[in-house]
Amino acid sequence: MVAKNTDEMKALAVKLFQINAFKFGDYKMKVGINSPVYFDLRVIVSYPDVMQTVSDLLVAHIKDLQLSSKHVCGVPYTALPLATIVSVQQHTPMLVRRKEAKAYGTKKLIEGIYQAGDTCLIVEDVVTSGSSILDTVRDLQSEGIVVTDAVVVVDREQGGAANIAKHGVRMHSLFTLSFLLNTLHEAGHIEKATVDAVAKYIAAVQINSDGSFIGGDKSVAEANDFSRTKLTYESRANLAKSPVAKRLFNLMATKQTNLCLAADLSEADAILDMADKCGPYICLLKTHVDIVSDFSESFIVNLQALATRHNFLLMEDRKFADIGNTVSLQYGQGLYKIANWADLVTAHTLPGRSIVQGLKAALGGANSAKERGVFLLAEMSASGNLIDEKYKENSNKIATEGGDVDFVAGVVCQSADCFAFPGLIQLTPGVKIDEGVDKLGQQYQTPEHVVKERGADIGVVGRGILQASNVEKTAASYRDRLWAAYQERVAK
Ligand code: 5BU
Repeated sequence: MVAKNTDEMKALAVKLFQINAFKFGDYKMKVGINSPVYFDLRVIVSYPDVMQTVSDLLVAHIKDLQLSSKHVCGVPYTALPLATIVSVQQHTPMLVRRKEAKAYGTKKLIEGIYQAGDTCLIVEDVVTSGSSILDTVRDLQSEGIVVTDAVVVVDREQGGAANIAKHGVRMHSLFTLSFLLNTLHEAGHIEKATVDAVAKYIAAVQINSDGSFIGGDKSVAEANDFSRTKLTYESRANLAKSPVAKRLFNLMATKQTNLCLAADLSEADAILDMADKCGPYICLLKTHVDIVSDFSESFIVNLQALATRHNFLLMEDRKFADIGNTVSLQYGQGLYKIANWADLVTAHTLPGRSIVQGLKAALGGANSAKERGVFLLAEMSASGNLIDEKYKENSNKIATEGGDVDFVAGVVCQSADCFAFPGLIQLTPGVKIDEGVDKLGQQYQTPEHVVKERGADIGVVGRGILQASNVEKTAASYRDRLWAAYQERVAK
């Protein structure tokens, strides 16, 4: 690694973390092995400033190392734009490797003008085993091109450098995984325990270029400590990108509750009474304001006072589902002015990313994305609902990729496989002591089942509490059972 530009490197490391170019969790890698840390540098194309910094640093790195070559070639696809910028900045002609030979015309694998004996520098984003670099090297070599060096943005330190060295190619990385971890720890983004656990994983899981283990301990990868359901709410608070999610995780941890009350009552006073009684036991109170027949501004003022007194957040379960412009109006305007008081709202992902952008557009002034957040629906508890695997997968993408990750606080879903990123909160409705289905298709699971089997971080209970003869006692009992289930889940 280059010693100079350290401050710039550190700032870039934090920025990459902030835009989710790398994240902690439980991820399956291309080589089929699970990893507690995952890099996705594809996202940087959406951040021209990051793109500029990364490519400037790569160019400086190449200069420092005095690597001169006739061509540069990016490993497809993520490194292609980086290689393009390096080529233009250095005035070094580029070569483009096709992943599949064209079915028509020249059938060439390497595009560009070259001669046998020319030298070429490889540019790559992230190296695990080095197999992607070797694929590119092989195709270049079959055209008689000489490859001796590769510059890469991140070396995961899992054996890639040694694997490619065996084929006569030296690897030079801007960042090592250890540098990134230490920088994030110094900057207060991750705990020391995270640094240590990832280091333990890296030491144990060294990989051959064919993806097989070099002789490390496979069980360390399989028993990933970073699976979100095994992490505590405190440590997940540090990983959250949304400030409201951070706040809620910390609130849950200090107040020791993961219970959300669904206050589905149609009179304002009845909701306030319920909020006062259940307040000490909940982290979140969920409303459907459009069922309140006597809605008024004073109702909101009183509800907010109770939220402050008992320390819980407010979520309006509005389930927005329209085009961005309409959603923006529905969130900020009208009778309810939801954006003014609800810390969190829910939204369907059916319209795509524009739903998140529409909601964000309604914010400004006092109600910035710092104080507000959205939970995206990836599954529903209603029997016969139309959500399928693809929809779930795409909802997860909206929640974890792109420029709005700071606004997405969590996902409403029914199963642990809905998302892997531990900085998001799983909210699961359909919770009752007695399992079963109500007359209108609502499906209920027990508190223990949703937390331990279904991955719920917060269990939502409505009628299970609202219809109890002793509301306080019942709320306390749901809190105790949900919290005990969480403690069992994270116990090592
Ligand atoms: P219940 O009384 O515990 O059944 O209330 C559940 C609440 O959660 C209710 O406000 C629903 O609108 C909400 N809910 C749900 O039940 N299922 C879902 O999939 C989603 C929300 Br999303």
